[in-house]
Amino acid sequence: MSDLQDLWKKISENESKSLLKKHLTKERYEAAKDKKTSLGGTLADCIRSGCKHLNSGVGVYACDPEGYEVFSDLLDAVIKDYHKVPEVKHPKPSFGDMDNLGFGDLDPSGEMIVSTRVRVGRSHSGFPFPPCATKEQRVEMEKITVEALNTLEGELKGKYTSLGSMTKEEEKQLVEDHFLFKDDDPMLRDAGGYNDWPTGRGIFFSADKKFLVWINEEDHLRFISMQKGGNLAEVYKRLVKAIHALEKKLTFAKTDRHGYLTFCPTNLGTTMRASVHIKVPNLAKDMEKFNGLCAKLNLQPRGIHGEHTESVGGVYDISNKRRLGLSEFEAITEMRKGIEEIIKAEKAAA
Ligand code: ADP
Ligand code: CIR
Repeated sequence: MSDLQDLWKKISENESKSLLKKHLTKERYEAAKDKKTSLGGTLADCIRSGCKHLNSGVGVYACDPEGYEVFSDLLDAVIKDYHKVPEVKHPKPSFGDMDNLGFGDLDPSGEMIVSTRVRVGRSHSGFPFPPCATKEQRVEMEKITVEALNTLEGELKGKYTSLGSMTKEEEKQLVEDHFLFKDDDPMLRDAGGYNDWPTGRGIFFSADKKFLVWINEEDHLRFISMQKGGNLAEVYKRLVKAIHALEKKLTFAKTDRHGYLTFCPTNLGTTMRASVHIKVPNLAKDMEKFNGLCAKLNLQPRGIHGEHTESVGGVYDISNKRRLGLSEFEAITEMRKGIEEIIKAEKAAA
């Protein structure tokens, strides 16, 4: 039996709450099973993680940028469901008026928000995603990215360190401090995310460590702006400045339908995840209610060390859930309004 047949057997014969299980019907499977992208990407590459991990929430990744079209029957259904949009369509980038954003610090008292982080993902045009990328392509992507990063100026100016050149202690400390990624997500591993690890991977830091770039983690590129406290405006403005500077130097994969392309369909469009680490011990006493409130506000709660991790001491990572079908300014506004509601609800529950 082929790899794909085994995967199909597993997902079709077992229970799973994933979007993959929900949307990979027999008809869709039959129609897609023999298709291939020009870079060699297959249906197996898109569904391997979700079939092996029946506890996935989504379970689908795109093999390469073209996979979004070749396997659009399945991927469009997943995208519409996750981002809550009637069709796969994305507006042009729009970041808002930087001198008049209409928000600043979400927690001036400093009592609830520990830190704020906004990130976007970007993919190099013409390169495959992790399951189809070769070692040489990872090295090439690292090289062109570092050349572009070395042109940054002012508060964005910084230094690149490859993962392979770090000591284990340095790496561990950076992970603990929420700066660096690691290779311990079994879902991402089975999607091919850690192939050739640590080749081509690394992190770029500005001098004050408030602007960072991850190279070849889940996405080819992640631009991250973060700082202590709740000043969302400062964090957002810094990130927008970096996006504008880097898009002058690099060409990113995008389509009119999907916006910017990312490995995971949950990240498409704006690719933006704006989060706070926030203390909500009272809301956390009733997790069903807390999860319900987050869902109503289109927010996603995560644990303190990222997706698929636990909270520590009532501190949660809360971020916008939707990224496609709305502008960057709309996504950050949805997050900002949601966090304001969470703060009110936490105070009311005290
Ligand atoms: P992403 O998909 O945005 O990269 P992850 O859930 O994998 O997110 O988290 C990546 C890292 O970023 C983790 O170490 C996580 O703790 C950290 N992180 C996320 N949001 C914040 C925040 N608001 N403040 C500090 N660290 C954060
Ligand atoms: C899942 O389905 O739960 C995982 N594959 C993660 C989905 C979204 N997260 C991500 O891309 N990091």
